[in-house]
Amino acid sequence: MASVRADPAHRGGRTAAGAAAGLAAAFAGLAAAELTAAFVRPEASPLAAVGGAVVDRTPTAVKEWAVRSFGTSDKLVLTLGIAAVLAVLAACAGILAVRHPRPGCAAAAAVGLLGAAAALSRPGAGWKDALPSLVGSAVAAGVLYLLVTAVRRPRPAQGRPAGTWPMDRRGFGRLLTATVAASAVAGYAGRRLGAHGSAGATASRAGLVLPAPAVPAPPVPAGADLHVPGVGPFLTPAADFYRVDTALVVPRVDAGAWRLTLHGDGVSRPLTLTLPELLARPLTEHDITLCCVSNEVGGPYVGNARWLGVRLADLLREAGVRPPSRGGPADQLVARSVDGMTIGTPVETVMDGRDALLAVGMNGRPLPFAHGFPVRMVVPGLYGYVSACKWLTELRLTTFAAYDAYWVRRSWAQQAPVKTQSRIDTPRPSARLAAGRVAVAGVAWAQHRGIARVEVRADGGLWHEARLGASDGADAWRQWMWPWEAAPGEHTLEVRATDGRGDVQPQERRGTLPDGATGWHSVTVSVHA
Ligand SMILES: Nc1nc2c(c(=O)[nH]1)N[C@H]1C(S)=C(S)[C@@H](COP(=O)(O)O)O[C@H]1N2
Ligand SMILES: [Mo]
Repeated sequence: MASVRADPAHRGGRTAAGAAAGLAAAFAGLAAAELTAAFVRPEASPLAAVGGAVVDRTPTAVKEWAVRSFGTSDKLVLTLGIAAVLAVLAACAGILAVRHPRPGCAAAAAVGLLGAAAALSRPGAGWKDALPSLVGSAVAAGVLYLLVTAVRRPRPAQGRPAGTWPMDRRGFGRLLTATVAASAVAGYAGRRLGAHGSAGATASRAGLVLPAPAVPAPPVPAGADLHVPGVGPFLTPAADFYRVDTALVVPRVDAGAWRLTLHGDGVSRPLTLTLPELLARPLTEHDITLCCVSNEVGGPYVGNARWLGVRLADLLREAGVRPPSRGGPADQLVARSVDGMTIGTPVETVMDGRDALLAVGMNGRPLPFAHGFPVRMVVPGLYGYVSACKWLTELRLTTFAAYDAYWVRRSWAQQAPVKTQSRIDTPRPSARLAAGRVAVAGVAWAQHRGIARVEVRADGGLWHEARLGASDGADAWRQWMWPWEAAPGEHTLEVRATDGRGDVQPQERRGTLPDGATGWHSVTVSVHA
């Protein structure tokens, strides 16, 4: 035995077998966890739970870097990263187990326990959320034990002593393949069952008939959409609407079980509403542009939709809430979602007469699950992280002094009105264009103040006033277009907007932290004769 161990080739083979056993065992554990999560909730699966815990603990600077580098694929990158770390840990546990089975299998189980701890740390988690990871750890440890004892078992024909390698390589290979195949089937079944588990939510959305608005939005004015190729439609289809949230698994809420509670400081009549009770109130329809504070100058995290919902101010008044300017004790409205996100909005802003909505409809349809079904907030003029809570379930009145919401605890400002921005959508950066007339066009927004003017210049020359699309109200963006006589050469185009108060979009370049980026968007193109 000692001579076999001393042979580096044999040692290498055994290490490789241990690593492979560790990986296969981890895969089996994940599959078992996925299958268990189908009976608990999808958010309790270890990858989702660890991912969520990582998202909540990631420093803001790293998160901003991830959003900048990976855009909306940041969630996929995160999940792949966690899977890679898990793979390394699993391989190490396997390498240990092939030499010392019990400690190695205990190490594999311990990795699984991290998943259980992560699941328990998630907002709103109960003890059941630990189950998928616990089952996964037990399966991983058990499978690893079986695999490494198979590696260590001598081939009878050769009668080698225990602990020698090579064992029957083909036999071990078949065992690995069987483990991986069985796990793939179990994992797939888990995913399918999980989807089946949210069938109630899917049916509740399909069956939801939105009442007609008491206050309909006027039709979008002809001419709001300039129909310039390369500029998106005036109303952004839900499927193209940017998505920014911390949810690795989109919450699928069953509308039938949904409740909204409204309580807190200065609430004389606390409310608990079902969806039919909310929908029984008069509905308002309004076109509102939503944008994210993480949007860089020229970035994609902005969209415009026709929202249908209950005016939040009416509901607050019904509950006895007064704004601070009328002696109310609460200056902050904290919205909480089913997945624990908290978003704090100034009560004064919500009650100042603007169409701050508890939205149930987006472009004439119930909200998509990804955009907050069944109910979300939308407040014209504020960035999403201080106004637009999706999958809303609780509204609590408090003060800014007493409570910091999720992003505020992560260095973002407590209050964040939208900054005036304009974006060149066409031509694209680095475009190669033929000399002659080129349509330079895009969008500009300054929600609740409106856009009064957009100007464009080439190569730092004179500013030219762009033609504006018809206004659809101060809460929606405006399209703009400027016909440029492009001469051959490299050119830089710049845009700036002026809001309805006469304030020009500031030139000074500032980053997104803590309350939104500033600066002028510019695009460099090359024009050939
Ligand atoms: N529950 C929940 N609501 C949320 C968020 C979130 O992470 N969780 N993100 C907010 C942010 S930062 C923005 S910009 C908007 C984006 O809304 P959308 O994804 O529908 O475009 O949702 C807001 N509401
Ligand atoms: Mo955001």
